[in-house]
Amino acid sequence: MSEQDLPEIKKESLAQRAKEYDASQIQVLSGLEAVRKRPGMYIGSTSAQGLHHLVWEIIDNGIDEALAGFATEINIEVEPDNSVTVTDDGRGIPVDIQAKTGRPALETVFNVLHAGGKFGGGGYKVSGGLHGVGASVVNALSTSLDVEVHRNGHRYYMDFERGKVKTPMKILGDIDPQEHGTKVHFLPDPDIFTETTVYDDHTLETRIRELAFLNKGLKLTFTDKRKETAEKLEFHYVGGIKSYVEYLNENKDVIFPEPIYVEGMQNGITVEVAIQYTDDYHSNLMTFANNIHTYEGGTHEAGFKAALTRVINDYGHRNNILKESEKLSGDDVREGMTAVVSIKHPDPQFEGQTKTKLGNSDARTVTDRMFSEHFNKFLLENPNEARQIVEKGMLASRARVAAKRAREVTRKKSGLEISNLPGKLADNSSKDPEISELFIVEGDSAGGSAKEGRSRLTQAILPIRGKILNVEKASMDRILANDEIRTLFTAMGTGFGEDFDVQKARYHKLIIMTDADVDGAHIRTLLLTLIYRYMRPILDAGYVYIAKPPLYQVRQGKMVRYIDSDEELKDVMVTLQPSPKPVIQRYKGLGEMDAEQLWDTTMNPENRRLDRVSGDAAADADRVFSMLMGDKVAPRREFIEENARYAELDL
Ligand code: TSJ
Repeated sequence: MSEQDLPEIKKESLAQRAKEYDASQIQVLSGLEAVRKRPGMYIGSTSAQGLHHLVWEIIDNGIDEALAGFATEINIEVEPDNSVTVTDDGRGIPVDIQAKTGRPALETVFNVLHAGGKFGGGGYKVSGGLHGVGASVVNALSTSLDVEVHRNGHRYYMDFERGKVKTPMKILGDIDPQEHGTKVHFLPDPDIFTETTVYDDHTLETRIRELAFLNKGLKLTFTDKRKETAEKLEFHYVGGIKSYVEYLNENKDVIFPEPIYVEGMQNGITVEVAIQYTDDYHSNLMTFANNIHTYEGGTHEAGFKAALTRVINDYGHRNNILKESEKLSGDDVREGMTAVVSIKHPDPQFEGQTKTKLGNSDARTVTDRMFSEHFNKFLLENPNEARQIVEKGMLASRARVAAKRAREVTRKKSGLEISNLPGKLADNSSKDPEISELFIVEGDSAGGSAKEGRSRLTQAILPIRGKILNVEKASMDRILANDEIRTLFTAMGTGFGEDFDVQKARYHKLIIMTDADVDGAHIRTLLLTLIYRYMRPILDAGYVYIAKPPLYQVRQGKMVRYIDSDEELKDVMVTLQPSPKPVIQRYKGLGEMDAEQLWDTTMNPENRRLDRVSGDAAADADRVFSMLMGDKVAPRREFIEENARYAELDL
C-alpha cells in the first residue's frame, strides 16, 4: 500500500508521525551529544572511576529487574579487549513500537537520555548510580554497543556506534517462548576515556561481591576473560548483609557467633541492619542507601546510631549493670562493633561533598524505630550477650575517660597546636583550605624535589622518612608520642581523637606520594591505616588522594596516555594504529626525578593523575588491615602467600 492509496485522515497522521519522529531523532542526537561533550556531568569523571561507572550503570538495570522480582541472576564478563558483557534472566527489555516516537522501546532505552525506569510503571527504581541516568549514557560513551533480548519467543538484536543506531532492531531467530532475558555488550570509547580503558578486576570483583551482599538471594557472577585461566566467580548470599558482617569479621574474634539481623519496611522504606561485636578497639560501620555506599553517612546512619546508644543505655540502667549516673557515649557502644545498615528508599536525596550523604529525614525515624524495636527484643531474649555488650561499652568508656585525662595533662607537650607547625613541613602560602594541598612524600630526596618543583601558593610538602608506626595495635599514647604522626596531625590542623574536627582541615587534599614499588606500597598502607583509624572523617569527606606517578608516557599526535605497567604498555601498543608513530617515554622512581619532572608528571594539576581514596577500598581495607596488622597469624600468612606473586612482579 503506497501513501497515495491511503484515506486523507491517515495521510495526515502519517505526516504527523514523520514530524514527531524527526523531532524525537533530533532530541536523541542532541541528548547523546550532550553526554559526549560533558561526560563528567553524567558519570562523574572520565578517569578509571568513570570507566567503571559504565559497568555499574548497566548492572543497575539488571538489579532493578531483580528487585522487581523478575530476575534471579546477573552475569558480568570482561572480554579480552576490555569490553564488558552483562546478562540477566529478567523479562527482557520491551521491544514493542511506542506510539509517541514510533520507535521500538528497546531503541529508546539506549538512545534517549533518562529513558531508564520509565517503562512498565509500578515498582519503583531502587538502584541507580549517583547520577540516576542509565543505558543511554553508557551507549553514548561506547564505540560500540550491542544488545540481545529474549522475549515473546524471539531473539531480538540491535547495535549502536557511539550512541547512534547502526543495525535497527531485528529478529535473529526463535526460541522457547518460556525463555527470557537481556544481554548488553559494550566497548568504552578511548576518545572519552583518555586516561585508561583497562578495567580493574579487583574493583569489579569487590563491588560485585558487595552488590550480592546488598541484594540477598540475587546471584551475581564475574568472569575476567582477559586471564588465561578465567574462572567464573559466583556471589550468592541468602543471608544478605548478615553474611556481609560475617565476611568483614572473618579475621576477627567475635563476641557472639551470629550477627543480629533486622529487616523491615515502613512508609515504602525498606531497612536492613546486621551487627556483630568483636574484641577489636575499632568500629566498622558501613551504611548504604539504594545500594550506594553512603560514606558520608546521613539520616539512616544517624537513626541507627541514636537507637543503638539509647537502647544499650536503657538496658544497662534497667538491669542495674550501669549506674543511674553512668552514660555510655556513641563511641563507647560502637567500640568493637561491625555493622552494615542498608536501606532502600523510593526517592533518595544524596547530599554532601561526594554526594554520598543521605538527606531524607524519614529515613532517620524509620531506621531508628525499626532497629530499636528489634534490638531491644534481642537484648531481652539474650541476657548473656546483652551483658557483654553493655560491659564492653563500660570498658570503652573508662578507657576513654582515662585517655582524655592523660591527653589533657600532656596537651601542652603534645604540640598539636598549629602555632607549633613542624619545621619539616614546607607549607603553602594560601590560607584557603579549598585550594590547599598537602603532599606526603616518601623520602627526603623526593621531598626536596617536590619542595622545589611545587606551586608554592597551593601545595605544601611533608617528607616522611621510611616506615611510619603501625597504628593497628598501638595505644593512643604511643601514637601521639610518635613524631612523624604528630607532625601529620599538626599540619592537617584537625586535632586528634575525640577533638578531631574535619572542619578545621587546613587542606582539602591530602595526597600520598610514594614510589610504585613494594616499599612504597607498604608506606602507603601504613599511612592509609592511620588515616582510616584516626582521621576517618577526612576520608569520608573525600579529601584523601593517592598520587600516581606514571611508569610510561605514550604520545601519538595530540593523544597523550600515561601507563602504569609493562603489561598495559603492551596492550596499548597493540591497539594503536600505525601512524603517526607513537613516542614512548619511561619514567624513573620518584627519588630519581628532578623537580621539573616531578611537577610535570605527578604534581601539576593540569596533567597529574590522582586516585581519590573513596572508601570503595575501605570495606576491604578494614579486612585487609585487620589481617595484615592484627593478631591472627594464619590468615596473614595465607594473604601474603596468595599475593607474593604480585609483590615479586613489583620488584
Ligand atoms: F542485563 C543488563 F544488566 F545488562 C541489562 C538489563 C541492561 C539493561 C540496559 C537493561 C536490562 C533489563 C531491563 N533487564 N530487564 C529489564 N526489564 C525491563 O526493561 C522491563 C521488562 C518488562 C516490563 C514490563 O512491564 O513488561 C518492564 C520493564 C521495565
